[in-house]
Amino acid sequence: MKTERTFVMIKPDGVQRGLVGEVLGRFEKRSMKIVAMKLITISSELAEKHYAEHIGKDFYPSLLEYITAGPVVVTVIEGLDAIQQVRKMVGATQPSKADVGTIRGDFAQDLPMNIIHASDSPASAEREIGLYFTENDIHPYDLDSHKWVFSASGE
Ligand code: 3AN
Repeated sequence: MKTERTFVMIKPDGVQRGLVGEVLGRFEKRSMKIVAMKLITISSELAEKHYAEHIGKDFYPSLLEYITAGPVVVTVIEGLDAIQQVRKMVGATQPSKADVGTIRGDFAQDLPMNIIHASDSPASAEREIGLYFTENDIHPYDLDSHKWVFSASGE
């Protein structure tokens, strides 16, 4: 296991439905660390960069409309195996297939409105963090509570 950073976005539906605290609280309660965060409205240009892999798919126009429809909260979350762990907590892309107990399984119903985006690989995490943050926006710090969460031996 290694400490990783991942990019997490609470999408416009999550903000509109008042789920920012609930969703980020799940990561905090799991002792993951928020090391960068801001509220922004995504421009069409940025949306096109973020979702470049979906250009040409039938849902692409509705995805662009959705992601630019209102403010989003973008964050960088740090933790042990954070990329995979956060994806597990997020659940399947299609909310109806997401397990109960995951964020999408608990709060979403129908695509494209699935509340949250999280990077799916180290390469995506690096690319997506770079789209939204500069190195100066990221704040490394110690959490005192971690001595009650992680053993000194790292096991
Ligand atoms: P994930 O967000 O789980 O990594 P992606 O990257 O395949 O999923 O899709 C990006 C976003 O596009 C999804 N979060 C969702 O909002 C939207 N989306 C994906 N597949 C569909 C689909 N079949 N119909 C409508 N929207 C979709």
